Amino acid sequence: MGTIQDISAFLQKGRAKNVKALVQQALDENVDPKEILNEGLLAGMMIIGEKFKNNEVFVPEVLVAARALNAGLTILEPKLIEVGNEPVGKVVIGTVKGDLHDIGKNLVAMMLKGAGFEVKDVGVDVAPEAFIDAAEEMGADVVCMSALLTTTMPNMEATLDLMKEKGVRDKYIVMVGGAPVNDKFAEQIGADYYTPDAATCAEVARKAVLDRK
Ligand code: B1M
Repeated sequence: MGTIQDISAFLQKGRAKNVKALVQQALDENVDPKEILNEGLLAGMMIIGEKFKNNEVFVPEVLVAARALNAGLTILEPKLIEVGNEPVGKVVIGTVKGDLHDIGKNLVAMMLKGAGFEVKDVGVDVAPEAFIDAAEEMGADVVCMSALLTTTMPNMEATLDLMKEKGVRDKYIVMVGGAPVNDKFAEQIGADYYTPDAATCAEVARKAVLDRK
């Protein structure tokens, strides 16, 4: 098997140490970091996601696979982000209240850093007040919310509602994303942008902030 396929296979078994070592090996072999991410780490997680849906694996297996993915990402991060010299702006990012999924959010944070943003990651299970407090404290230009569960998507709207209530909505560019989120939902709740993946989120955030200045 090739290194990339091995990364996917070890990730599915939750073998974080092997994944880390293989990601390093692939980098040493000059494999494109985006290929390692997409064909190795994310491809492995997709397979786990499919098995999870079909009840072939359960939460503990998904958790160890997620840990292995995050371990691989720590090695890959410096290669994926080539930070520009000029700081573009400030971003607060988190996963909404009730939602513990953080892999996609971490990727988005990484790409935003790569696009030249100062990023404050407020973590997972983030209440509307906590998003706003962090944004106010930091003087953020952008607030990014991620949700992976249909049941937690409404907390994006709750955050926007609280922003309106506090009279701070127009201070921020609000961006939403995550597997169950789409353009229509973003429009319905009054977010400024929906983007489908981490790279697009960073690209759109950069353009939106530069256009505003
Ligand atoms: Co969860 N889980 N999970 N899970 N889990 C899903 C999301 C699910 C689709 C699985 C399934 O049934 N097929 C399903 C949701 C169903 C639904 O709501 N419709 C589900 C469920 C049901 C659950 C639990 C309820 C299971 C249970 O306990 N019975 C539970 C909920 C816990 C909670 O949050 N309260 C749960 C728990 C877990 C684990 C803890 C075991 C683990 C999370 C570990 C972690 O994140 N540290 C986990 C995982 C790993 C998954 C799957 C398998 C993989 C998610 C992932 O990391 N994908 C997932 C199935 C799947 O998605 N196929 C599933 C890789 C990641 C890179 O993609 O996060 O989509 P993603 O991010 C993408 C884009 O969406 C986008 O960029 C990234 C790519 O570049 N993006 C943004 C993300 N955020 C963005 C923000 C932006 C822009 C783009 O702008 C701001």
